[in-house]
Amino acid sequence: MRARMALLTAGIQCEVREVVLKDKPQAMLDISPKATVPVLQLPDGRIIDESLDIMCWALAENDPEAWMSPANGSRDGMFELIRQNDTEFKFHLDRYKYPRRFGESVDARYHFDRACEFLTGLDTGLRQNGFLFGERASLADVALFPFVRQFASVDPEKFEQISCLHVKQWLEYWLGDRCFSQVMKKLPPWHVGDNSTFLLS
Ligand SMILES: N[C@@H](CCC(=O)N[C@@H](CS)C(=O)NCC(=O)O)C(=O)O
Repeated sequence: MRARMALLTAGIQCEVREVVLKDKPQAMLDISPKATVPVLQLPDGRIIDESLDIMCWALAENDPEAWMSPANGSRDGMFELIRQNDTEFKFHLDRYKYPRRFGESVDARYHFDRACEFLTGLDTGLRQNGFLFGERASLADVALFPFVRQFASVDPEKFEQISCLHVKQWLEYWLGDRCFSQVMKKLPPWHVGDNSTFLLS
């Protein structure tokens, strides 16, 4: 979703092929054997198969909302926060969401608490300005909120009870974002020979 949001905001037209993870198309595996989504294939054949790299590529092409230039803090600061999200927060999110997948001894409660510590850190920053790096959205906001959304939706009542008011307001803002609503529109899975579906309609 974060890759699609960056492409959409940058105004980059591309064909979108929805993938069912349990039934990955051969065409995807041929260009990206690591077999994770998203995968972006450029017209010159280059492949970008990390969501953050797709965001950075798209915003280097066109960045109308200045997501790469945070109002406060630095670009390095954004990348460091994204790194923490993609490693630490994601680690605890996965174990909170799917404890059985990670073995008998995984304690979902423990991972919920560790994830909440990360959110408490975000809450402190959000209290000042409303967004993670100032009073307007940046790459960091768009890169992080889909993970916080996932965390909230594991158990919405439990999420409601945590004390991170500013994180909740920030998440509400993003859930109501026009660009997010557009990329969330459900698409049928892609099969060879299907008519093309485009990101910008
Ligand atoms: N760091 C990668 C993570 C990609 C990733 O793990 N994507 C998941 C879906 S959100 C996936 O494709 N998993 C492969 C699978 O479940 O088979 C990125 O952000 O692009």
